[in-house]
Amino acid sequence: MDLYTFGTPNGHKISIMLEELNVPYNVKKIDILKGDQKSPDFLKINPNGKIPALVDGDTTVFETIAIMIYLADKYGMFLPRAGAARYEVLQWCMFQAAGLAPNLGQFGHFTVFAKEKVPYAIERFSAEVDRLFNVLDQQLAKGTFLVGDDYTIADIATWPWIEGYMSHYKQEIDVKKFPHLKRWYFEIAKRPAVQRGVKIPA
Ligand SMILES: N[C@@H](CCC(=O)N[C@@H](CS)C(=O)NCC(=O)O)C(=O)O
Repeated sequence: MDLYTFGTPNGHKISIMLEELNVPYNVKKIDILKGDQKSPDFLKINPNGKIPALVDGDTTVFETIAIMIYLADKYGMFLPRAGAARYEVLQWCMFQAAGLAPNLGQFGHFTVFAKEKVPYAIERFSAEVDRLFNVLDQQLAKGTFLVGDDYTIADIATWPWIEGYMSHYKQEIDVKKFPHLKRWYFEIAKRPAVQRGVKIPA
């Protein structure tokens, strides 16, 4: 398998998953700071021009959640094959990709990276991130992981974004407001595969 990636939360979702699966793969670095993701060769792999993407023989998959479902189904790990728990895991994956990631991305852009500080945008995305963290915290109060006591692709998808919030945006998770989120974050940070996955690409 070839993983086209860069050192961002979306890239780390897949490198962590592959490290957890402990299967061989080649890393193809796509430097998004240099614009490699918009090169004609890469656009043939992902017409949306974003990392990550996975090529496995004649199967090419882009969009992180689709890649994670592909890998989970291929290796029979981190996602139940059927039943209510499968859809519970998938619902938290969709929450991550459609809610958490876009809003954290906008939060980071307006609070950390934007040259012009726009108070309305900072307040809007800070409030939404706070609300989403509260949803996660309440869910994590119910069990060890996002869906009960099993570590699944919902956790693997969400963790790198919380890591990015702290490392790229230099923000703290307020332990008084989000004790369960913080406990979950440090629990997963201890996993050797996670520690390897966040270093990819070197
Ligand atoms: N929804 C996509 C998001 C992918 C994404 O936003 N990738 C970012 C890096 S974290 C990227 O490639 N940005 C470069 C660009 O937009 O040109 C997924 O889950 O795969």
